[in-house]
Amino acid sequence: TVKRGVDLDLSLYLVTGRDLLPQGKSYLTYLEDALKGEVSIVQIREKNLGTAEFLEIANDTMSLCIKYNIPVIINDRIDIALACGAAGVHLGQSDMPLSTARWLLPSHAIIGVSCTTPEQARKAVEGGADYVGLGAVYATSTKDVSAPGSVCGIAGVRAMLSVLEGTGVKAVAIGGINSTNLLRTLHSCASPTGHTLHGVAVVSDIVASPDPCAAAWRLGDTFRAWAAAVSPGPIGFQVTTKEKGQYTRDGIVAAAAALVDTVRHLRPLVHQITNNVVKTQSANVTLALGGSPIMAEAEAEQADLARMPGGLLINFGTLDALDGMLAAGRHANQNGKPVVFDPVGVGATAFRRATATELLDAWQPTVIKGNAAEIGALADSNEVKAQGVDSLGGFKNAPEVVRSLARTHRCIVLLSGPTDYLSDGSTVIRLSNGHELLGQITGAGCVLGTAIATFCGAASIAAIGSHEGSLVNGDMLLATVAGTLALTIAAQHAAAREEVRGPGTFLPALIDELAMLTPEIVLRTAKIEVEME
Ligand code: 3NM
Ligand code: MG
Repeated sequence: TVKRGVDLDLSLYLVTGRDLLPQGKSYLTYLEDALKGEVSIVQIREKNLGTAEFLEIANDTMSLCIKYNIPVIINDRIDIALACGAAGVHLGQSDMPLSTARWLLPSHAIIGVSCTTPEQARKAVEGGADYVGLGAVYATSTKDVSAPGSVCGIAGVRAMLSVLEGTGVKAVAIGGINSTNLLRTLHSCASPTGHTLHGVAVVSDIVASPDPCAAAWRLGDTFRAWAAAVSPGPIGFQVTTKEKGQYTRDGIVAAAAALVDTVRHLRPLVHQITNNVVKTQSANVTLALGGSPIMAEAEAEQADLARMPGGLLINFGTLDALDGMLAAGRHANQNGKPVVFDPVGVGATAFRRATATELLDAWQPTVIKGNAAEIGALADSNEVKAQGVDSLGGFKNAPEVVRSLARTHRCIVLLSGPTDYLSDGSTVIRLSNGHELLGQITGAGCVLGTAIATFCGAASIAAIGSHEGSLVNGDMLLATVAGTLALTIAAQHAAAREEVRGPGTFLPALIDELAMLTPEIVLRTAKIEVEME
């Protein structure tokens, strides 16, 4: 008897808020425009109205929504829902208890509950809610979310989706969702096994828009494109190589090697916001690989830069461009550009951990790379100790750590070390190229991030058969492999050079070897093992 709500289309859930209407605009005109823009369900949310006036608005809303065959939900007020014959009610945590509402309402009534924590989601499931509103996912000015814990962020939505998985209770995210962050929100909000949102709830992006019909269309279009493009893999990226069944050891090496030439042909712009210690060396590595570096950090230039195709690296080793980092990743997500995140020393201080969370709430990375201490900190593991920004020792089960972190963060994860492990959440690839001299120069890990951003940039430009609803196009797993191979293989060849006597002579030799790298060298030298799930 969980039939109720099965056909409920929550994909574009409009919450009305008359306070937000542009000056002098009529509520019903606006509502009808939004209905023409094909919102799929409407909630009437009025916080400051007397009962009579609320009922009048509810009746008017019902008449209009019946015309468009769209269900109406009443926020909080069970009496109003009963009086106007609405499809159901939406309950906040301090509203009528779910069980009481269920008892008061007819059996077919839809009941939704606002949740901010996994515990609240669990209770809503147990109480028989039909759907839940998860949020606030982002800060918003539409509702007071200033109390600590009111904004659950991406991680909070993920945790609640894990609770909901398999229960049949549907979920929408709410809070600060708009046409610029919708695709990223849909991609990012999923449980580790890929349980995703059924829709998004929006107030201001529609209601405060000069053209609510167009605003709703924009959101609906993005939702439909995303729903059509979601890949079957656990992290939801389009993975072309895998679709062609090429994830064999030889297939990967051949395709990765070919990308060395792709980079040189396409000269991708590689935009880097990186730390003060490694800027020059990162720009030189980009040039040597055939990319075009730009080290631009100011917040005001990020929108312009993101319109140029290529790759983005965000490395927070020295944290003085936070606003630039926040904006750069957001704009990259909006423009389908791959984002490589290098959370240098993330386990070292509480400030870095908080900053990583803030950045990952603001944008979706394509690749997260880190050493054992950094990956351990992101995975909440105590197995690996950090010393400054370097890590000591490794994991007992590195393949499982990267696979699981990839699933949690919905991106490719690379764990660098003597052996590098990377995963898209299902396949794990083990790379054993490199040289110990890499551990004796500063920023070896940082320039690995640069190399990956360079290859991801080229692969995304080269992507054919692109999906509109994909956050990034192109095979990013392959690009990550290629970037890692390029740097570690060049390091091996540099270390073998006669003139290299130690770290001082190694660095320029490494740049030379990167500049001389060819697909043939990669084919000949690559040490790869592929482990399919
Ligand atoms: N509920 P906008 S956030 C009504 O967190 C509401 O439960 C929230 O408005 C929650 O789309 C919110 O303009 C306001 O940000 C959403
Ligand atoms: Mg309420």
